[in-house]
Amino acid sequence: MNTQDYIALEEKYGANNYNPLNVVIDKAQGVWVYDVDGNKYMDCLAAYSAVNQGHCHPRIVKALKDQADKVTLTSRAFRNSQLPLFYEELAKLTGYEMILPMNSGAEAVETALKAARKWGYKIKGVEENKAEIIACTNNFAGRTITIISFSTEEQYKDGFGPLTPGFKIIEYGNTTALEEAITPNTVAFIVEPIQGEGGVIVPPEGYLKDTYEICKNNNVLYITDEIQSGLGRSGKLFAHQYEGITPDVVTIGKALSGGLYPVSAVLSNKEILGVFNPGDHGSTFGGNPLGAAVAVESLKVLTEENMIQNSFELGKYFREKLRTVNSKHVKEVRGKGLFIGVELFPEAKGARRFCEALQSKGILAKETHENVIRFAPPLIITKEEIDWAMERIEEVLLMD
Ligand code: IF1
Repeated sequence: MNTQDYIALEEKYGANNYNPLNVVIDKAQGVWVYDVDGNKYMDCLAAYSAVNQGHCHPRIVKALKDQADKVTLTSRAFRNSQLPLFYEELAKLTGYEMILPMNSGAEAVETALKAARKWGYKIKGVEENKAEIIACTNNFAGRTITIISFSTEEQYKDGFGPLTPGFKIIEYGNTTALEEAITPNTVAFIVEPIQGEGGVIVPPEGYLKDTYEICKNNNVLYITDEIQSGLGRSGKLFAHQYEGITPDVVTIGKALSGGLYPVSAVLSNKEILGVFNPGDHGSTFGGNPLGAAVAVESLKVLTEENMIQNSFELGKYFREKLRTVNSKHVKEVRGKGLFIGVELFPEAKGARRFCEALQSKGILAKETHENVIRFAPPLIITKEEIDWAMERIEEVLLMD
């Protein structure tokens, strides 16, 4: 079978909920992926930052295989030998004292929202069913009905009502808007330190610190969604660390497992996650030994192989090189670490055609929000590989 055969078969049975590039990936290693016709591409999306450690990292593959031969799933009705080790590794790395393990990022966000509401009622003393949570324009936190209820992207909500109440939206980056939105019923503010799907939007300097202070002063939980921006993507372990804050709650996922298994988690403290009593919340696979073993190795690899510092240094290098391209299409190059967005002027007629041109030159990147090309390769990328990519990216950005 060739590329067209696979596409035909996928389209014969698959729901039409994506518009992927027509590349059928069959193998992957590090920053490189290979399609069914033997073509090689540099992966500049890294599965939306789920493959920060590089595709099929040998140490993480080995952890998966070794654990798969022992036990993969016990449910939380019983205990298992890997979950406590996962908790310890994550607590030591992040400094958070309590963790709730889930599977997808959306499940971690839902868990954080439930914790915030219950904390509001049980600890803050908000009247039952009156809790308000504040979110930002252009957020992306997942696809469940509650999460899309606070999305500002009409398409993500279209046809999925009735939506979940209890959310307020304020302009991302606008500190005053937060102050004005808080009421005695506000239990939490959820914010991405860098908005991924929003177009790799870095907020104004001081925004995170100022909004954190406002929440502290109003007894409102500060939740950062680091599912995409976290675990080294921004050049630090967490993007919120650029402003020296310690959020009350942090959601993580994606690269937590190096892309080998769905693992997500909520990081917080005993006062907040302590609101959960046995039976309040859970999931069949949450905290399973296979995911836990994979996550432990994924975190070790991230730190032991200096990937976070590499993201910081090579992200700076990559952005500087991108800024040297004198393209009439480029409005702005922005981002932190290897979390990079190249925004095009509307006259460029959308980023998709540039991604298709990049594909023809052996680079896979994804457009976001019409006019932004996102470059987010695995954090193991080398300077030489960036130079290789830049030759091709420059050709594409200089096209008509
Ligand atoms: C899709 C977007 C990115 C996330 C943040 C939570 C989640 C995500 C900051 C939920 C997930 C994924 C979802 C995937 C494509 C991708 C995406 F384009 F949808 F918006 F990365 F920008 N918080 N983002 O980025 O995690 O439940 O997916 O594990 O739905 O198309 P998940």
